Amino acid sequence: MGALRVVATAGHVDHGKSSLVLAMTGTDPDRFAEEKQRGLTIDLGFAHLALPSGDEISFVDVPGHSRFVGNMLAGVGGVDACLFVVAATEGWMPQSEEHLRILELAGVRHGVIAMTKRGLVDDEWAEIAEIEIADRVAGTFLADAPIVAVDSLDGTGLDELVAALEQVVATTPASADRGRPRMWIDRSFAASGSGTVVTGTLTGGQLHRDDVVVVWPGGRSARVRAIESHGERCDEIGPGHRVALNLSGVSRDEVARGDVVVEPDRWHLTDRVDAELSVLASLDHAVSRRGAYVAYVGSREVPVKVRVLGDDAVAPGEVGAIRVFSPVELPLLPGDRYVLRESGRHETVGGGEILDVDPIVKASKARPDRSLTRVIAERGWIEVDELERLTGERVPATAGRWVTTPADLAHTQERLVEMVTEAGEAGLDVAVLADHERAVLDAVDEVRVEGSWARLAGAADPFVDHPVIGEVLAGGWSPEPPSDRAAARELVRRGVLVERDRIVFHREAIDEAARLAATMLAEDAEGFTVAAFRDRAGVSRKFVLALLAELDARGVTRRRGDVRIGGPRLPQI
Ligand SMILES: Nc1nc2c(ncn2[C@@H]2O[C@H](COP(=O)(O)OP(=O)(O)OP(=O)(O)O)[C@@H](O)[C@H]2O)c(=O)[nH]1
Ligand SMILES: [Mg+2]
Repeated sequence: MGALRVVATAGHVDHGKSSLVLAMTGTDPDRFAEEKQRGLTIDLGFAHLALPSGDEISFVDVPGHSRFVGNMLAGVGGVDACLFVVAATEGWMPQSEEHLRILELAGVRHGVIAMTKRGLVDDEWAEIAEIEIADRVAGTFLADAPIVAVDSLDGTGLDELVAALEQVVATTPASADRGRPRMWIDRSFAASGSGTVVTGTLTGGQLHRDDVVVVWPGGRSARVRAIESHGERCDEIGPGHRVALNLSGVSRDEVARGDVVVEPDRWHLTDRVDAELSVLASLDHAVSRRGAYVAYVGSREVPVKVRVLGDDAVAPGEVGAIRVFSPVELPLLPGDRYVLRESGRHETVGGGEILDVDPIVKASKARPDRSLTRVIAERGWIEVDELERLTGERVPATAGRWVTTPADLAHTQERLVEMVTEAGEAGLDVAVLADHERAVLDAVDEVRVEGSWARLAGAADPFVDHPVIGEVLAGGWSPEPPSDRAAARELVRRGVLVERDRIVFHREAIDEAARLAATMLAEDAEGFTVAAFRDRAGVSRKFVLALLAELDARGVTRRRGDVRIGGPRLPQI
């Protein structure tokens, strides 16, 4: 299979975008009766083109009318390239300009220009129109794009345009596979059998049949019952495809354009991001906190509040940074592009790249960028998985499952060695440490961690010959309470001492009790009573009960009515 790219049309109303898609693919992207009737695209349309090279293009056809610019914005999120349409008859028009700006803000970097309606103008006019177009796109990502004169009605230039599109496919990088699939939904409808079908452009990773996915906002869980791309069923599908998913577990009215499908638990859901903001040079005022805005990200339109970071306002033609507040939580990543429009004036203001999906520094101090180091440094320590959720990047852990900066690592190591040194012979109880500190401790050469205690590597183990051991051992089957409780606890943990019913025995005393039980059962296989054991052991009932409970727990003996009989672990004598 050849390469596949998703290409959005763009351009002023009536300039011939849909006609061109129809002429090339045979599919009329205007799906609705109203669109056909009015000769006007209202909503997104879709068509597929198999190129002679073997490569393929999925077209997303957008409306040109300024009233439907929201739909246009939903269509260009996640596309690889554009087919920019300008009619030779009218030349550059307001939505030619606005669409070009939007494509730039949305991060589209590749495309071709079709100068349509060539058959309606003479050569001289066509030449002038082409010069004007070249002039308008100078300095933008379309500066070097070929301008192909076409006529969709008589077929002029279509072969040349197809050749130019083959070039675009060949030179546009494939959608990256980062193992993190995400699909912004641009259409949803009830499946003919059961379930709900959602369509969109898949990016970031693969999806498979039977995958469990989550739809945000809301976090509804669903199963991928079937996958289709270009009308064909498949078991799995990679990034960069137009995809239809049949989802079970969500009903038709629970999903809509602007919702987004991702894998569970892999994404940070955010209602607050820091983002770069390039303000359009053509805007007649600076962007400040005032004003009601709408942000477009993926296929979603979301009303937002903004706060300018740093200076009070970002002037036209300048690049600043803003904090954006959304009423809904979305799975976003640094590098996602957004477009900002002023809702009152229906005017595109600017846009750019999302830089931080979990800003934790106060807006007055925030200096967002896309560096991983900043995200790590602001937190000191962060888990590898969490860092991936916040940045999309997976890096090797510094210690355990944690990542930090070299400075924070050195500082933590130093502090831990100090703590361990101070704890001295008794050692530092690692239960008091945070998880990342424990992970660091495990890797510090000067420190030895045994069980739950950390000591300097050179230090002798004070528990090996701890006086409490001898004390308890001397007590035999009726020991006194240990003089050093903390030490006794650690020795119990190590198995040197045994605690039962709040009495601490030496393990040898238990072994000896097991041998006594075996002896008594050898004499009388019917079993022995507590009283009989007490007579033989010669200690008070309190100790006997604890000893027998321990023997029962170990499977040395078993209780049957009033007597003890042999258990599976009864020693041979
Ligand atoms: N002669 C001629 N007419 C064209 C050409 N392209 C489009 N038209 C006509 O121009 C009108 C508008 O074409 P559309 O394809 O609907 O334009 P559009 O850009 O998709 O319009 P919107 O989606 O509403 O923005 C239709 O009547 C077409 O028949 C062309 O290349 N030559
Ligand atoms: Mg159209």
